Amino acid sequence: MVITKTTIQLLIFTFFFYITSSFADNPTYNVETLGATSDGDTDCTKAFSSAWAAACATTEPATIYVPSGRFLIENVNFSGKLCKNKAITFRIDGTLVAPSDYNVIGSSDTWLKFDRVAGVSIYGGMIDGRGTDLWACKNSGKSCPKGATSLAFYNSNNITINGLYSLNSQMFHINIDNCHNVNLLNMKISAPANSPNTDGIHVQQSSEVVLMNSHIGTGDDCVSIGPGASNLWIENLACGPGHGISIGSLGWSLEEAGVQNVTVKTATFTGTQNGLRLKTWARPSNGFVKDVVFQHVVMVNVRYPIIIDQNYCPDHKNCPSQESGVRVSDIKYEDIHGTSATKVAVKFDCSKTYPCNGITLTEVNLTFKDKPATSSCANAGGMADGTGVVQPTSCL
Ligand SMILES: *[C@@H]1O[C@H](CO)[C@@H](O)[C@H](O)[C@H]1NC(C)=O
Ligand SMILES: *[C@@H]1O[C@H](CO)[C@@H](O)[C@H](O)[C@H]1NC(C)=O
Ligand SMILES: *[C@@H]1O[C@H](CO)[C@@H](O)[C@H](O)[C@H]1NC(C)=O
Ligand SMILES: CC(=O)N[C@H]1CO[C@H](CO)[C@@H](O)[C@@H]1O
Repeated sequence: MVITKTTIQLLIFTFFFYITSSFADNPTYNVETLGATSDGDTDCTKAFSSAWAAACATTEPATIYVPSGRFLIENVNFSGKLCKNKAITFRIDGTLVAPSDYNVIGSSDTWLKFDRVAGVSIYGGMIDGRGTDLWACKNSGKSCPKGATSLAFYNSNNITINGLYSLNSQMFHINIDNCHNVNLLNMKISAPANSPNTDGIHVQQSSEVVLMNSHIGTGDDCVSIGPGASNLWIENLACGPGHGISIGSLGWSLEEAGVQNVTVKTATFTGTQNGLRLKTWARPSNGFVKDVVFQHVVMVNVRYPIIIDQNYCPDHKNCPSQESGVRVSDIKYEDIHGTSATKVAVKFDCSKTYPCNGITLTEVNLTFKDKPATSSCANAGGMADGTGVVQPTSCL
């Protein structure tokens, strides 16, 4: 190698870069150093709370490190109330495991709870809610605790979760409630098809939420979208088993925030109960759903691939007028194809008082047993785009 002036400059630069970057190393709090034991049996809750308190005491970006191994944790509240830090990263190589007795966390809303935090990131790791015994209790008809959501962010901003694996939550896996700017990337979520109420990701009262490159197989909705969700972007999702993506149930309350600007782009549903569902209670409400785009979706043997159900009223209880007040408008379905497990692959059952409007179907091709499926409409307005295939034939 010829030593040129440039090489020397480069070496000097590299040297100084190395020195400055090592001085700039941010504090790292290793939960093992703080007393956690990775045997899966010793309660490590205190060590995690201490790590959080230490990271919160500084204003410098800080890392909480969880080495490989299994760390037993009871309920933790990672609260932003006394937290000075706006850049805390969890780097997780190991697994956080819930107590084996479901009663320990089963009556609290959340197992791993973040409240009023800003700038929290979680990279890697696995959380194991150990829900199996609780589901068995629920499925046996005995009285059991409701179950805890595994991981939730409430009232928080600027959150990133990348590469987390959630296994066997008691109730929902992940809940995003009243948050702004949330990125959920490369997620894996898994629970058996018959596990009750194990929604994958629930989003409500939140804006600028992105879910990308994720695989969700669970016992309830892969993604459920509640009141007040806006600017939600879902891309590259594999869903199944599960109940699909559901906007709703909405419209339980008279006064309710609407859902708007939701995009689902590139998704595959395999053997799921629903594909793309919008569901509202048949009750008076001032809620609404508008500006939704479903694009590039593959259905593989899905029971109800495309469905709007505004007459949701299980057991015909609590629905005085039997009509939904939720206004549904501007819902686009583009390039949706594959197979339906029932004959009616497209069903729009809208409110009599507030018919759906602005539904559009473009390049839709869904088959049932190798034949064109059928569609059914009630109080649904919109159009099928004449330039592409629309099969089943639109009833709009
Ligand atoms: C969130 O991030 C944005 C952009 O980096 C920043 O301007 C804003 O202050 C952050 N919000 C909070 C609550 O930290
Ligand atoms: C809709 O949401 C996306 C993010 O998902 C955002 O980029 C876009 O600006 C929003 N559109 C409107 C009209 O607010
Ligand atoms: C719809 O898809 C099926 C199965 O892939 C295919 O055989 C059929 O030709 C398609 N229909 C139209 C009208 O393109
Ligand atoms: C460790 C801790 O403070 N846990 C509490 C977190 O909040 C729930 C209620 O939301 C309480 O039940 C826990 O005791």
